[in-house]
Amino acid sequence: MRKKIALIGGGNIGGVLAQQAAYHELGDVVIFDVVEGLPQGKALDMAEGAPLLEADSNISGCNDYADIAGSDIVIITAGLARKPGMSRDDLLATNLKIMKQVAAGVRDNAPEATVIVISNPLDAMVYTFKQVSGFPKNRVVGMAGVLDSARLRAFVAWELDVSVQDVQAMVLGGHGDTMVPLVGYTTVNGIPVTQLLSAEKIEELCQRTKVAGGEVVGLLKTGSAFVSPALAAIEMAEAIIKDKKRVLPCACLLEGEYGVDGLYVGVPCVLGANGVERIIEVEMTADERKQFDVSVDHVRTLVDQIEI
Ligand code: TXD
Repeated sequence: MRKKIALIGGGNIGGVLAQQAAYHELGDVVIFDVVEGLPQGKALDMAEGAPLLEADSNISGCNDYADIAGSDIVIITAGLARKPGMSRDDLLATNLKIMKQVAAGVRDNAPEATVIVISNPLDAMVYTFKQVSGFPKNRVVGMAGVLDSARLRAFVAWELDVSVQDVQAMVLGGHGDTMVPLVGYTTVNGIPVTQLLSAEKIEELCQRTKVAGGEVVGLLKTGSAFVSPALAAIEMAEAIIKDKKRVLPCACLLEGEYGVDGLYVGVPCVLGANGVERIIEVEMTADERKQFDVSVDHVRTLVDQIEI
C-alpha cells in the first residue's frame, strides 16, 4: 500500500515537491490549491511524464480538502512568497490568514498526517499550524534548517572545490537573517572547516548563507527560491516515510530544550516514522549561544503578533 502525500499549495515549490515525491515513488501525490485548475493541470502534466521516468505513483490535483483524506504526510507551501525588498516577516499578516484556513482543512480531513510546514515566515507559520490543528508536536515540523544548511554546504564545497557530498553543516535558530550557522559542526568528510579555510572566509560564507534566500529573490524578482526548498522538504519527508531516523536541523516545538519553551525553533532532531522522534541538544560556543538567543527572541517577537 503506497503512502499518500498531500501538498497544500501547488505553486513553485509545490510543483517541484510533486515531481520529486512522485518520480522517486515516495507515495501517491495529491496537490491541493485554491486556484481552480492549477493543481489539476500540474498533476496531469506530471502524470503524463511518469512513463518516461518509469514512476508508478498516482499524481492528482484538487480544490477540495476532502481529497486529501487519509494522507500520511502533508507538506504545506500555501501562501505568498517574497518579492524584492520584502523580508520574510513582511508575509506574516497575509500568510497567517492562509495558514489558519489550511490548518483547519488539514485537521478536519487528514487528522493522522505528519505535517511539514514550508510557508514563510516559517517559524511563525509552523507555530500557527500547531496551535490551530492541535496535532501532537511530533507530527508538526518546519522546514528551514535543512535548506539553510544545504546552502552553507554548497558555499563551502564551491570555495574548496570539493564534492558537496562530503560537506556537512548545521544551521540552527529562526529561519531569517538571525539564523545561526554552527562553524564547529561544519566539516569536510569529518575535517573541521577551520582547518581548511580562514576565519574571514568562513565568516563570509556564513553571512552569505544568512541572506541566501534574499539573493535568489533579488535575481528572480518574481518570487523566491523554490527548487532547493522543495528538495530540503523531500529529504525530511523521505526520512519520515522510510523511518530513516535522520538527524536533521528542523523547526521543532521546544518545551524546555535549549532553555526555550513554547516556540518552534530550528534545532537538530531525529526524523523517523513518528515524525520528530527526539530533539538533540548540542553544545555551542558562547558567541553561537548568544546568536541563538537573539534568533529565538526574534521568533518570539513574530509569534507574539499572532492571534489564533
Ligand atoms: O525555507 C523555507 N521554509 C522557505 C519557504 C523557502 C522558500 C520559500 N518559502 C515560502 O514558501 C514562501 O515565502 C511562501 O510563503 C511559500 C511558498 O512559496 P512558493 O514559491 O511555492 O509560492 P507560490 O509559487 O506563490 O505558491 C504558493 C501557492 C499558490 O499556488 C497559491 O495559489 C497557493 O499557494 N495558495 C493556497 N493554497 C491553499 N490554500 C490557500 N488558502 C492558499 N492561498 C494561496
